[in-house]
Amino acid sequence: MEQKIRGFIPYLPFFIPEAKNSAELAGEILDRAEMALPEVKVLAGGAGEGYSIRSTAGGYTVSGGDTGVLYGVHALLRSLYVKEPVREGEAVPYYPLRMLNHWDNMDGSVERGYAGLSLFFRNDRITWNETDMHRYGMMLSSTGINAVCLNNVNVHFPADRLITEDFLPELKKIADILRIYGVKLIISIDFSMPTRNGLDTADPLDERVARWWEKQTALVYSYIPDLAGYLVKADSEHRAGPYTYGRNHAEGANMLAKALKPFGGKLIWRCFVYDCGQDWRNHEIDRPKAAYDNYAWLDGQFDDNVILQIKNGPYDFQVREGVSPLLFAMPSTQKALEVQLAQEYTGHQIDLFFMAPQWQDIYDVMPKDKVQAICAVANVGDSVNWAGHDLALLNLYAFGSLAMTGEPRAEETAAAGAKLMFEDREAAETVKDMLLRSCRVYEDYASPFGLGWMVTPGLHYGVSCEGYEYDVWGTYHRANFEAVGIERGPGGTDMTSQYPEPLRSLYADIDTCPEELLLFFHRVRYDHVMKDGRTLLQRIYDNHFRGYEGAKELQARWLSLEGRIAEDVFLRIRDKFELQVANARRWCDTVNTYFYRHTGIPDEQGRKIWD
Ligand code: GCW
Repeated sequence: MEQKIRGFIPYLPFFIPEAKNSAELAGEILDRAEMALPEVKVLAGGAGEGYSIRSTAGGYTVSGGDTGVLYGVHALLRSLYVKEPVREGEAVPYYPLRMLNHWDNMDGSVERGYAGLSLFFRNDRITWNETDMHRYGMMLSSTGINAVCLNNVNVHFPADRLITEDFLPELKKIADILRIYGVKLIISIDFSMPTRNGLDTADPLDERVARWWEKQTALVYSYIPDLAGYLVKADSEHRAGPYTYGRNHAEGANMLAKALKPFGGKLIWRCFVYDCGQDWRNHEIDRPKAAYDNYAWLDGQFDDNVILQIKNGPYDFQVREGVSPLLFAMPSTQKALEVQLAQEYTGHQIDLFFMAPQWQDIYDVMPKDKVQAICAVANVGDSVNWAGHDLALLNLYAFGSLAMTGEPRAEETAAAGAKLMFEDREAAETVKDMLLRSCRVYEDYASPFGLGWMVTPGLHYGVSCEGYEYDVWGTYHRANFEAVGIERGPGGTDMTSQYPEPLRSLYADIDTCPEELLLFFHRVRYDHVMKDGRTLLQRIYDNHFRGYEGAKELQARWLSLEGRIAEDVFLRIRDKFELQVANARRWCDTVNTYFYRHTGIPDEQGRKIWD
């Protein structure tokens, strides 16, 4: 088997530690680090995740809780490795729960996975490579992630049996490994599970159902006493849930939360609930309103160990959307922000898309204290570079940094990540710039002004202007010869009224709505004059041509690094850019010809479509 890349922990070889807990591991890392080190003392004690780094006469002291010192040692080694001043002082992780959700199926496939097969499952069994599992734990701890769900939220047989004796002994072994790295397991469960285990219902208010979950949960905790909790996708995309039994989501979530409570477990409940079979004739239903409509009124009704997990966008992880209004609501409910590292709508880890600038946009609108936890859909698998694209691994690194600090820090993580991966300073500088530009470039060719959804249905890579207009999973922009988009202001679906002021008024008015979100919130005529005097149509043309040029520039910058970086990495990413540039051209031509043929208005600059 090919040795995987070291990624953002270049200072450590692959190894199976002798350490039995995080504090010991912190010491072992110092022993094994492949770099010259000053004297470093580790003072660990207690369960905390905070740490402090102080310089001493001959070196440094890292002190803190058991997991805290592990984070501290990584932070110290990172600075020393890239030869930058060590940040002294105290650090406490901002979000107590910093989760990754794998969408891995037990047959080994990964839903929306673009990085090979699962690291945990094969042929309906739990199967893993010990060295890789340790390395994965090491990566997670180095970037501060402390909870991982290994199985898909779409729980397919036999993953529904992960909470039974069939799989718990094996799952326990993974939990035992990841615990050393300060990482706890979460399990995705299927709400209807009792109906396949002797009961004729999964109604959350039926006592027998509650007893069944209590018993099963006690069994789970007898194997994994520190399980972080359960993750649930209910009443979503054809999965069963409380609505199946005429109950609301607080009733469903609380029943499970009560089973977890005695063990200190959390019930993480996803709010991705919407009508996935919306009739194209129906203009009343508006998908981005769904999460808020389903949940906001339930504020105050959830038990205190329930966390509602809310996608950053009210649609579904598009390149750009308004921030989910549900994130601003429900002040008496614990909430987790869910972002997606897996590049489902952002280029499948073929096209370069560094996410921290996107998160910056979210956090600029949604202050960090609106949510109490954070989660990302994982982007790794068994590929040689973990993430399918060597640079996509830095999205994992950047997510960890966001979860630890509560701040996206796009520039800082791009710079630090690039330096960790590329020793050559010029190469690192170039990669940093490429990362920071990449998401804007992709947005230019793939998603005009927040419109989204012009992707190939099902696959979600590559352009299809009307794919979702005519699909049974319809998501509509309703473009015609004079206008495009759904009106979400008061004159339309009134989704904007789900936001608090001042956002409500800002978004509701076409004149104050930020332009990058114009087609997310409004139906706009093609001749609408934008702030710079160009028409919407001309801006659509211009952005797409600019996106294509941007992709070519990214490619050229990458090619300029030949000889400066390891050849295998260079070649892998070179191949990706060939695909990306072709993809960008296709997007540019297809979207531009689509709008040209709808309007009959040519590009002012007479550029050629389909060259
Ligand atoms: O975006 C959609 C994806 C599904 C996914 C779902 C979800 C896991 O296309 O593949 O299912 O979101 O988040 O539940």
